[in-house]
Amino acid sequence: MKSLSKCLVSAAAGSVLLLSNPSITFSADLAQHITVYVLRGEQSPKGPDGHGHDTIVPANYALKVGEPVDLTIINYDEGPHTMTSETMGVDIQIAAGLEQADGSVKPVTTHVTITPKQKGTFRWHCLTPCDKGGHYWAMSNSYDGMGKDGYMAGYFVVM
Ligand SMILES: [Cu+2]
Repeated sequence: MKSLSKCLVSAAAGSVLLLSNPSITFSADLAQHITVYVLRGEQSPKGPDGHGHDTIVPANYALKVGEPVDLTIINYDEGPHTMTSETMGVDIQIAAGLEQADGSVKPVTTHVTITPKQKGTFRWHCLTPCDKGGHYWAMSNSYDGMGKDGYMAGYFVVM
């Protein structure tokens, strides 16, 4: 009889769980969950111009074709943003944070689930006129569309 005292369970999502006690149960939830942060200019790394700019962190995402991914997007900025990829068919609307009387912002969370339908590398960018405090630098046109990579643009890499 095969011993169950040590059972190596390899999940399709790439996580590995070592069970030393067969009575331990585990979640078979293979869905990918990613927390995304929208930062105001003064919270963000400085750009080459020496100023902070509105930034969506992370900018790049490794996803699996056909597998849903849950995004929890926490917006610390008082403005709305989008993560829009025309080539991937994604248009995520990010709710604005709530500006307080003292100028601080109460973060607002947006939940969205997307399921990549085809493999490839798809650029996303923000369609909202944002980064006003940074003179819209994070939004300005770059080589293949609106938005600066690493600030208000990035990539979905679907494998
Ligand atoms: Cu934006």
